[in-house]
Amino acid sequence: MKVQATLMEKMKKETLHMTLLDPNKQAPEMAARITSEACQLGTDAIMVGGSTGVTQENLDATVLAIRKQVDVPVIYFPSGAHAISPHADAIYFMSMLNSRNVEMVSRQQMKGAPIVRKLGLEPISMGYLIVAPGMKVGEVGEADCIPRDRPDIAVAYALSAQYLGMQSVYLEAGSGAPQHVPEDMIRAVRSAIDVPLLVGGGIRDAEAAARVKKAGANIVVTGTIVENGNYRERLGSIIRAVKD
Ligand code: 1GP
Repeated sequence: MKVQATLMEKMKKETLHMTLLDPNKQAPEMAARITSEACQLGTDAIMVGGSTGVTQENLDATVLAIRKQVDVPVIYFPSGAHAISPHADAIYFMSMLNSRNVEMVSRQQMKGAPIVRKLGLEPISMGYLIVAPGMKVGEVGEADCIPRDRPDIAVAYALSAQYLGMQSVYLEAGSGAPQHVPEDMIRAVRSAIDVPLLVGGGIRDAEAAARVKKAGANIVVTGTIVENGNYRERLGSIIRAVKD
């Protein structure tokens, strides 16, 4: 079964957790070690990507090392068309809908699409929405960040993603954000759309993961916490909170 179909089946029964790894932040062997631990703890898929510093070389090496270690889907989470790995199981084919820069909305996608076809990668389309503070990805992506007190704007963007035919919506506060996406915004978006909702950025403990799940996220994404040595217990408690 294809990756999105498999995830959709699983999402009928439970909320999913995905672990995001930036290929620019650790050696491939370390990425493989982290993902194997994350899988033992119950993560459902691995996302690979970062806002800056992703090259074809570090991307391929990281994806290959991870795939040798784990059976869960490895999904590329791209920052542009400059690097696309043939070794991933799928690619989030995303448009940053609230970017001011057409490169992020449709031009990188135009450059990447023929490569995705040639490689035979499964594209999973996604409306990528940056919520304040947006952090590095908001800056690099020149996003008009959705204000935290404007769930109506998030709903309008999310609906537009669905009406454009996208298969998923991602509410992103930015990696390392001091606060995750507000719960009332998650709730409002969840109740407005039918496609899966991913939420990430600033989710650092089990309580935060539980709040995000309860508000309606179908997929809870964490990245930064695995970048610091002693993450096992914390990641375990986050995954348990998502699965509870
Ligand atoms: C980035 O939302 C993810 O796309 C992960 O954020 O690094 O804060 O967990 P964190």
